[in-house]
Amino acid sequence: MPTLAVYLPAFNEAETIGAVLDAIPAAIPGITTLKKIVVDDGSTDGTAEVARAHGAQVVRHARNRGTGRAFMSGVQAALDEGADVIVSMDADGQFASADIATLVAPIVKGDADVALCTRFGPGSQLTGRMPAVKRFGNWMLCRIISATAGQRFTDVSCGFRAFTSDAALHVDIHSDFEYIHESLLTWRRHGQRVVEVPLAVRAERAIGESRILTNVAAYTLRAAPVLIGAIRDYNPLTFFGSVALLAFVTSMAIGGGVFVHWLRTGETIPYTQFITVAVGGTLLAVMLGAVALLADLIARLKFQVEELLYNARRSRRG
Ligand SMILES: Nc1nc2c(ncn2[C@@H]2O[C@H](COP(=O)(O)OP(=O)(O)O)[C@@H](O)[C@H]2O)c(=O)[nH]1
Ligand SMILES: [Mg+2]
Repeated sequence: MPTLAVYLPAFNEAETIGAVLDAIPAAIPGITTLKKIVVDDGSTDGTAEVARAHGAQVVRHARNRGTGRAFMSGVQAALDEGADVIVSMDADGQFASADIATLVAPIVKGDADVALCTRFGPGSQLTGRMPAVKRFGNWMLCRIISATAGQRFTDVSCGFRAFTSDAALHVDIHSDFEYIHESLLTWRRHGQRVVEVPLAVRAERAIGESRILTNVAAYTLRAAPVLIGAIRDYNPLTFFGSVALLAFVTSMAIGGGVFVHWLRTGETIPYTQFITVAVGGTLLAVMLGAVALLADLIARLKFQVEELLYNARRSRRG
């Protein structure tokens, strides 16, 4: 008897959250029980009261703790409610609540463990104007995450996602902020089947300003370390090894050039700087190679810890 929990992270969304909650379809094919959960993250505009009045259970953070913590709270609340499938959706009305049925369909059918709404895929309908910088950021992230995860995505940053409770048990978010890409990489690393579902999405919220992307530079500075860490841990041998290889090949090319010149002319003096660079570059390559091996070991251990945590959570759930 599949239970679906829809959770909405909300920070000062009193004006829109009621309509978003009301529009969630009462009957979704394959779903027998529906729960609505709102994670009110220290809102000061009465979001929690509006959410309760519109039939949602509210998890309230007394102060703003950010989207990463809200994700963990939402997932925990959904699991506590016995959810088999969890949907996350924004509270600002950019996504159509009616599309939940389409989004969860591949999971209900058993074809996927994770379904991501894509705003940029073939068949997507993005209405309104998305600022060029945001669009470029989305595109860049998509290329980076697709290359890392070994699956071609058209959108990796959309907050409208569905996943099984089993997929949820794999995820541990420690950042208070960036969770969306890290959770996706975790799912891929743990063999979850991820599909994209093209849907109609509004490029801008109806009321007010984005709560997340107020300043692109500040956002990038905050998100980059978490994201780089997640990419590094996904495949440390490639991450450090490719830089090591680049340093090694460059050094060899420079060193080889000097060596050939010395063989021909017996002269090295004008090239001492090149020799220094070649030797330094080789040392750097060796060092990075060692780092790659160590990081690979740590990533393996991290993977094993994640598996242990997953198994512990699963057996606790029974
Ligand atoms: N829990 C929580 N939710 C937040 C926070 N900031 C934004 N949100 C919610 O996350 C969703 C997406 O935020 P939004 O501002 O629309 O981001 P954008 O669509 O990427 O511009 C909305 O439901 C927001 O209310 C936060 O600090 N905590
Ligand atoms: Mg939004």
